[in-house]
Amino acid sequence: MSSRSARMLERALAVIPGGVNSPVRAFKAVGGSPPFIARGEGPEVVDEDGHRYLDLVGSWGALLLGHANQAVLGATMAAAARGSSFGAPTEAEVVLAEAIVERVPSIEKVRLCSSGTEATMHAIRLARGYTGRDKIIKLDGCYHGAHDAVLVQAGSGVATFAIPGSPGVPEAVAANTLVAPFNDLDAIEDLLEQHGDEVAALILEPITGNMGCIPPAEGYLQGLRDLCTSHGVVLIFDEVMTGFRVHRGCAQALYGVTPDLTTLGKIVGGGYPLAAFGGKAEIMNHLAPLGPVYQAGTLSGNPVAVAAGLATLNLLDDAVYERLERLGRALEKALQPSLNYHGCSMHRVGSMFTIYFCPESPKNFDDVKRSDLDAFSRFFLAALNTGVYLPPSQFEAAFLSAALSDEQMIRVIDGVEAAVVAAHVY
Ligand code: HOZ
Repeated sequence: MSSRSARMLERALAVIPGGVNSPVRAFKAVGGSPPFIARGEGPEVVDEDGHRYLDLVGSWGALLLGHANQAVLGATMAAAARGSSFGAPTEAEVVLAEAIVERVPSIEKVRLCSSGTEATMHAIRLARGYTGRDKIIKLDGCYHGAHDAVLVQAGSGVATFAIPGSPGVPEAVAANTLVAPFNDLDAIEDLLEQHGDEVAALILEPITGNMGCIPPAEGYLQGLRDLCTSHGVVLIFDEVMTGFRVHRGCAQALYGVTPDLTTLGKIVGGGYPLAAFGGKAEIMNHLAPLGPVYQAGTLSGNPVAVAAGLATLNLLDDAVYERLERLGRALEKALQPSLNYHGCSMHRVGSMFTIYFCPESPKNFDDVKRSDLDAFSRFFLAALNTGVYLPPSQFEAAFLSAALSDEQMIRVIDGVEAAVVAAHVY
């Protein structure tokens, strides 16, 4: 008899394109079919057939504190009981904005919206409106959501399904997006020399998550900062994944580099639909109603999502980050011998990491594309069989949650190590 998940997928395929509401959820790149999730409990998810998995997807990084954290749950239930949406200002939005500004000094003013896609779309429009320029630079393999300007040589699902550029994105829009490799300062210098006075913004993930986790080379982010300053280009750090994940002050605090604008999502919403973009007041003041750059949203600053975000940020103290670093280091140390033996590599920054099925640690998208994707599939399915739920693509980062107990962490390590071995048995 087929499983409940399989039956649900069958029903879903009839009424939802591909059976999923976001392409990366389908297991197309790894084979098999996705378990339908019935509930989450701390660091675990339980599927509709009762299988329990240690969850290293964590809603694609949003759930730093695990599923249904008691404080977050309490805050959202209390907020929902007061009303689900007003389309009018509330005090809690101000408190969350203050909490963001206090933690991320480059953000002097911030605007809340509902998704990472919206945050990057608005930040790019704002940079264009502020500079009066049309072109942007994005980096090969970085992913900034599913809007036209950034669906050019993107990572995440676009890379997973090897979509070179999406039909439906007008050529004229794509032509305004210039692309350079990650971790290559010379390429940016060349682009800016040719197009410097036409470029509004350079947007990047300071640590990539959407071609797997790749940290910036030493001096790279500062080099970008200097180049953007000298060409009058707005530097946008897309910290939708890294924001509050790798440091209380985001990746920019970890590397000591100050962007002009920052986009946030995932953790800032505590697992609810909330995102944000913010930065220098001088730039942010160009937004309507203060300035002419238009941006809006009925559910922006939604009270339930704001309550979840605020409760989450309030729990993220030094002890949480120290613990996450300790868990990440333990994983890396334990896996190293197997990875070396099997010719794999791993990048990790704090609690985000990717195991690559190529012997040399990738430094950019071209390197990741050389990974053995069949070996990745075997690795992924073997991990799932041992009860460890990883992102179903080589072009994604995995995330540890602070809710993992030491005993559960040992099971994560054992499961992932067994899967590395299994990936090489065929
Ligand atoms: N940034 C996430 C994956 N890389 C988004 C999840 C999705 O596309 O559904």
